[in-house]
Amino acid sequence: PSGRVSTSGSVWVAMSSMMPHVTEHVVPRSPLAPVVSQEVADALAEGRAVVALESTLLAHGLPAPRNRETADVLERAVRARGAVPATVAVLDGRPRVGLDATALDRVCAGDLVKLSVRDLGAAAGLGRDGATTVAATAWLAAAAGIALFATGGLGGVHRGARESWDVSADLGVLARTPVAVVCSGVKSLLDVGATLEVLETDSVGVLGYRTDTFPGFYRRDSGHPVPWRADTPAQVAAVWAAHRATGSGLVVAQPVPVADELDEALHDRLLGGGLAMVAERGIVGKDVTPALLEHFHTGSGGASLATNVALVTANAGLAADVAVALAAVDR
Ligand code: PSU
Ligand code: MN
Repeated sequence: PSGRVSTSGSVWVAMSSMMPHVTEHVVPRSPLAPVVSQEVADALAEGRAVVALESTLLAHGLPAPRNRETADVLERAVRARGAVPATVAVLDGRPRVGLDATALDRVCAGDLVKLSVRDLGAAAGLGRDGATTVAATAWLAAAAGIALFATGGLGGVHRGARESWDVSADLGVLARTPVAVVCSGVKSLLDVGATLEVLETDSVGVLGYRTDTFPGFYRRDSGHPVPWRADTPAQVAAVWAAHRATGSGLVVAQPVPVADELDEALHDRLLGGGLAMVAERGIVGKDVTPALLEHFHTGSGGASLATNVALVTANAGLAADVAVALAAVDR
């Protein structure tokens, strides 16, 4: 085995255990090769359904203690539908896929750095802890051989990107990483139309789940159409089983459940206030998304928090259903 990060971590585990004495002429294993938990490694080796889960939404998207509860809710949602959850983070400089309760405590404790793919090398080299964004989670999941992952919202093109150049690395990473991401679209705080244009340019597939319009995170409909629609987990699995050969990712966009959608007037008020706040305080770079989420959570008296938890839980469940269907396809 070479030191390259393989796209099938399960194979790596098997090979390294067969050849424990091979050292001399082998390139050292990459510090970014993820440490896969035993439960997840076993499931991958046996071809069972696995769903990766993101940690930035826990560390920077939800306040404590709600984030720690949500971590458990998400893992339970995946297990209840017959798949194995694999939450992704970096601890002590080692990328980890599949976290135990103690590791989840650390992720939710409040002082973790937000890591996109460009930060992984620094976190590994400097031995730091960090929560992974959609971009970093997708990259590490692919390195571990996991093809499906669930989150709340995808990062995208920020409003005013023409001046700020603020386009989430989530988009570029999905362009070159074969992972399907189940999410509720992108926040309406972003430039949704521009985000969809970039996804199209980058050959990232976009599939509405039981919807003809791209969801806007807190709201079910961003007003932009999706190019394709699927209505069952088996259809999503079939689309992904075909699309993955292109080498790019797939966005599976599921709207928040009707009962949990944020009230439209409240949403529009928070949206205006959040954008003004970010501009006024000169917040830029990776602090923008967490600041906007925080603004929504405090400004809505917790209503947006309930919406956020509901949609990410629904996405974890759908991702598990698709993973189970995919495992049947691949068997
Ligand atoms: N969108 C949300 N909630 C989130 C995020 C995005 O509605 O928590 C997080 C995800 O981890 C995503 C990241 O990958 O923010 C994007 O950050 P940026 O815009 O800095 O790329
Ligand atoms: Mn950004």
